[in-house]
Amino acid sequence: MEKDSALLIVDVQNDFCPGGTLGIAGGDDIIPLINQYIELFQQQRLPIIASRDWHPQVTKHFKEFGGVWPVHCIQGSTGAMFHAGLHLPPDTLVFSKGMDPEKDDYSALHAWSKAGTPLPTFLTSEGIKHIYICGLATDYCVRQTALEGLRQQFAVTVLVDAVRGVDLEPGDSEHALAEMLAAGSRFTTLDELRRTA
Ligand code: VGL
Ligand code: ZN
Repeated sequence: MEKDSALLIVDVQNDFCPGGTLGIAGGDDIIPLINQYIELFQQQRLPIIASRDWHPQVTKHFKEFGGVWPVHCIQGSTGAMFHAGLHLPPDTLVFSKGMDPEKDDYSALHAWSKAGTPLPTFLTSEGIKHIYICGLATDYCVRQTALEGLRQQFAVTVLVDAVRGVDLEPGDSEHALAEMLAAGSRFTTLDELRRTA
């Protein structure tokens, strides 16, 4: 990885893992792998950023208020906590999104730090030009984060062995990956990154 890289772990929260209200099949299978990516980025002294879905109780994002999703990731709830198996270092930079009751806000680039700094502003101020994306869900937040990152002129690498999708329709995740690739994302895996890091 170049010096201007960061790891961006998207929404690895209880509600997106099996047993959660929007549980993704195999959503927790990627956690051991993400932990190894965390170690790799830490060894290179590169920032670790974690986004989280962080919804109010009433939002158009939820089925009962006109959206498509069951209630999930309510601010402060157990479902919104990062999965306990995820080994986030103490200096992980946490950014929250989905607080606007009028918006879905799938992209992690719409997330804010606790101090109110938008993620793109933070990345730019730290000189981060290349984001390595893993997490949930391939066909929603990972997809939108990659596409938006490219639009904002970041270099984007999708860690394809460490993403999982919802697949409301069969093939959604596969299609999302093809879209990310066509838009200019690179793909890599832990083995490949270890060989080149
Ligand atoms: C997400 C569906 C609803 C995601 C968030 O993190 O991909 N998916 N809210
Ligand atoms: Zn959500």
